[in-house]
Amino acid sequence: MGSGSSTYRARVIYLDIDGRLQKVTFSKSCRSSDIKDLLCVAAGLPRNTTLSLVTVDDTLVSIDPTMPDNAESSPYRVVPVPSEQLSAKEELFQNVLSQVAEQFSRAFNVHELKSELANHLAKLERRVELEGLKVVDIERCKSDIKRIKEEMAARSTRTNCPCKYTFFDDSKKLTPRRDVPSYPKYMLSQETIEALRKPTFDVWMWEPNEMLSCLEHMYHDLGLVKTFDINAITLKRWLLCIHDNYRNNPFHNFRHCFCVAQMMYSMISLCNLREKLSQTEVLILMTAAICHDLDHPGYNNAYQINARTELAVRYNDISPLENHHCAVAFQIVAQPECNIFSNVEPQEFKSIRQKIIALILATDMAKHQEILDTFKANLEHFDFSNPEHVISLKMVLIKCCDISNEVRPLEVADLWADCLLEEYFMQSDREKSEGLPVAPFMDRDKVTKPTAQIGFIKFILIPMFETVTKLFPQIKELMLRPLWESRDRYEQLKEIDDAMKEVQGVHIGTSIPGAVDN
Ligand code: 0WF
Ligand code: ZN
Repeated sequence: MGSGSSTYRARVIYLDIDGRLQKVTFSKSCRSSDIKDLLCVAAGLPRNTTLSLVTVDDTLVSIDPTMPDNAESSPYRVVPVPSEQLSAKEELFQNVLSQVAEQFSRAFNVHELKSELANHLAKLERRVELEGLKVVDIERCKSDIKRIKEEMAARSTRTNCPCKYTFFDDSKKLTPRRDVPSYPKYMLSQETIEALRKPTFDVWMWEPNEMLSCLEHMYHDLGLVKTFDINAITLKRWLLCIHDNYRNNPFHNFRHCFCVAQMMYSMISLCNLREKLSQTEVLILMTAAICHDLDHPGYNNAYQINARTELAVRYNDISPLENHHCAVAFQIVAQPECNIFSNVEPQEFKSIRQKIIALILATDMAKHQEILDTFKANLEHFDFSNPEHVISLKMVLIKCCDISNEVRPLEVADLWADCLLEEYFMQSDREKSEGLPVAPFMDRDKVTKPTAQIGFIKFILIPMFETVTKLFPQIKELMLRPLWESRDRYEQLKEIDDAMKEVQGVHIGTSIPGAVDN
């Protein structure tokens, strides 16, 4: 899909390389490290040389895709940073960090905060390693430290967790944690608890630890911990392991998992599903939502199949991703420490497992129409005591939650559309470089945010949510209306895009990050 003729702006900057003017161009969606490599090449320096960019009035410029434009008449100077200077600054940086760490340790004296801080420091250190240390980095680090301080101060008013193990540890993927997980048990405020039940919940304002606590709350609040006799610590360990097995993709990441689970929780509440479905069905819905994209690699089924990846070969091109998400989900619960089903009878576990698998497989968009048509047929005489009807309802529910970003408030939804396009563009760039077919809706040269969203909202989201509204009229205002509004807004944006295109003779696109001219 897409207008087929849209073009985007490339970033162009001018460099002064020993008095010689050099023009360099890069995409707004490329990584800082790509720009640094480009600058090294332009300056005739080995890659990975730590560089500074300096303006004519000696101001340091941050090297990243959003760096300020300059003119031919005021090129940036490229200055290699001597290694001695680097280590002096690094030392200064380490000193600041260790002082802050010490202050926190003295002020709060709790392991929880130490592990939080250690995680943030590790991230900062990784950044220093990856990007080289420059004055701008130190400034950024200072502001990060300030933010951490504020965050820590805020957390000191919440319940402290007595656990002594660190939370973030990439090396522990799928490794059982025999210890008590250490993410802090935040006291969720009454306001948060209420907000959590609605699609208007702001999913961007929470850190992973907080999202984990929200998910934990949902299992307690829905009565699942009690009904299935889930050990409270096992639940924490399971959630941690789930978190660790989502990758840091632009879109298919742990926050997306949280969104889908939170939307499911909202729908269970709005549609009074606890009165209509058994506790087992509620457990299946929530667990499938949480597990549905585990270990997503950021490249879709079409890529897996066309590129003949290991996953496509393993699953014979049949929903390779969704099959993989299921496999990872059940590898996680196969670890006794993470087995939230340990007190469920084997026969019941078998049935729960089959049903969770069916729901995760239903998230493959290739099956969209088939699933919706089956549900529509059942809707004519929907019967909550008919297992076939219930299965088709659950499939539609997980699908709704999975693709429901546009149901959320504009500011929340807008960012998700950017994240998805970023992931799509990464895939299409790779497909182009590997000579594989590229879907037009993923192609940065063909799609715009409005065209992508208008089609998706009009032809996929609205028809599906309208159908669900027939069974649950109460979701009309909170779920269907936002979709109508979003469609109207994107149509307006498209009109502006088209008008600009006509005026300028060039399509500039509307706020797609990384869009480039060609
Ligand atoms: C960018 C757009 C799109 N928009 C969304 O809000 C959204 C939510 N989930 N997904 C979304 N895709 C996908 C993630 C994985 C599966 C679903 N895409 C959809 C595509 C561009 O455009 C269309 C439009 C109509 C029909 C098919 C594709
Ligand atoms: Zn998903």
